[in-house]
Amino acid sequence: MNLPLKRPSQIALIVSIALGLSACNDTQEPAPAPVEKIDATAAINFINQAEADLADLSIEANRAEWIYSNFITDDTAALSAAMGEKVTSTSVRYATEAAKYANVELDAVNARKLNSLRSSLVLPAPLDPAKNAELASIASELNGLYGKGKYCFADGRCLTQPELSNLMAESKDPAVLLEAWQGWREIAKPMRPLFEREVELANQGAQDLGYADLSELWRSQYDMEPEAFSAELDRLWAQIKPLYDSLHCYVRGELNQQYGDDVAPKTGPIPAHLLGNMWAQQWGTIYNNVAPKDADPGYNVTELLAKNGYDEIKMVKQAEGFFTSLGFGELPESFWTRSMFVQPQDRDVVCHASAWDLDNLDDIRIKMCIQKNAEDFTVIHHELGHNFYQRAYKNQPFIFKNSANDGFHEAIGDTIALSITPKYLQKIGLLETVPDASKDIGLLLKQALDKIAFMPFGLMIDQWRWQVFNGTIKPDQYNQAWWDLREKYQGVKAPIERTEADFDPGAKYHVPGNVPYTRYFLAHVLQFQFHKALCDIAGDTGPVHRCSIYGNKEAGAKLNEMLEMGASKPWPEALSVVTGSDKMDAKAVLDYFAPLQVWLDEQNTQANRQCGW
Ligand code: X8Z
Ligand code: ZN
Repeated sequence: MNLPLKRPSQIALIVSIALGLSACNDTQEPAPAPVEKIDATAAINFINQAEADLADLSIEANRAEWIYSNFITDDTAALSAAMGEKVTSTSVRYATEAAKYANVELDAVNARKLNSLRSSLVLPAPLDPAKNAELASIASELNGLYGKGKYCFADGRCLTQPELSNLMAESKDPAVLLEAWQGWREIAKPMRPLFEREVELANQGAQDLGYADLSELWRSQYDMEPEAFSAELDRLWAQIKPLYDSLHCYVRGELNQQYGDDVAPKTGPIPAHLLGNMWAQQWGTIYNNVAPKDADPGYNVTELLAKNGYDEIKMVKQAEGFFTSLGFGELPESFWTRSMFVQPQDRDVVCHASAWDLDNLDDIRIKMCIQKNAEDFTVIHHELGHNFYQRAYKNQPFIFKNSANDGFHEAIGDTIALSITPKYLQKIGLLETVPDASKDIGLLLKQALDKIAFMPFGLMIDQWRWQVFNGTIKPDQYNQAWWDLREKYQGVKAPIERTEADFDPGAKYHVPGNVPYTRYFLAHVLQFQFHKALCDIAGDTGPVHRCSIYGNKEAGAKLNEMLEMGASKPWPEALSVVTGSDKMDAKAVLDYFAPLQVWLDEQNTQANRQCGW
């Protein structure tokens, strides 16, 4: 229930299959079959039963969840909570039973399925039915609080999340930015006690399943030991940090020039309301404020979309066209009739973009409050990446209807969006002339403001959550610890004083939505590895930031080969299919941005900037 993909394949389950065979302990003739064999049969029966049961349940759950987030009322919240209760209790029962077969020798496929049944829960409840019901109701309420959130200005205008985000992207007035920033965070205050209780209950659930806490369970979903996974993240971040530091230094210097010392100081962390995004997570919208005058790429996708009469549907059609150009089949008719593309005016909905697979086969949809701008054009590609992945693995058994790891799911649409280059925009008739190489720095800077700026944010959210889950961060330190990590990783700070009466993590969708976030950090590394490998397959020999795989069927076929595998193999094997390597590696990121790194360092040196915070 907690995937942004909203397909509860992570619902582990169980049927109480009696372990009757283990009662055969008589020493009389005939000799009993080897114990492993008997256990293996029981285990496989159990797995098959669980898989069938979960598959059925997932469809019912998807429908309830779809309706709730398309029409937030007390009634749909109650139905969603009731469904959540059923799904969780079933999943927890299956996960518990799966643990009993942990030492049975199984073939690779069944061993993988069994492990998935054990470790795929995102919000496990304690076995006690009352606690399970309480957890389901809290989860549902938190989602609703976020979805219904609005901030009303003194003049009576009440803005929803996407509207406030637009304002953060467009306004250059620090007072307006500050009010929107602060206003949106009011919606999160009532979430704090609910979140605290949610953590308590889910930790108990994780412990009942044999994990130390929920942090260990979340980090157990990557085909390696949890500690090894944490170390992988540190390794990847260490690769990227020097580039991030250069970007941070450059942007802080430019903002200082624009806003002056009082609003945007030359040193220390950057105030979080000035970066063009509600959470300071992607900074591409302030490109115009910080771009070098002599390397302006000379076009702006938001303007091109407007000039060419793109409405929400046409934006989605165009994105679909990229995938079909690679050889993927068109989206089904039901996608167009059942998706939500535009924010309805008559009811509360969850606007945060998501992609759905309602029937685990063909009923794929997106749900978005599309804004007609460059940012959402990219998000549409992101969402369709989920849908095309879902369709590619639809012939896998239910437990493997998922990505190789969750970072893969988040990376596919972004990989395609890296191919939205000037050459591509010209091909589809949006841009008249492709700017020459002298404009590359501008293009790379725009891309870095989104992608490199995102990396520490993508990392810090779960660094915070994992410490909350394992008790290092106590409830009375939630907000302070949040801002400590924001500063440590991102070098940003709250623009006004915050206290423990605030609950700023709750103002970010994935916290009340209980969606793990490390997946986006991984995706930001993986997408550059995929892009480079697919460009090689497409035979593009130019700079990788100018490469577009649009129309290349060979690259499409290779991508599809990986997508079709779903979660059937450990992720390093899936990674090898496209990239030839079984390691995540941020070198592809650094290679892509290499010219920008040189340029940023020159700029920072010339302006005599003191980098770091
Ligand atoms: O949540 C999303 C997608 C849905 S899976 C729109 N993203 C993260 C975010 O918005 O915070 C994509 C990038 C990071
Ligand atoms: Zn996504």
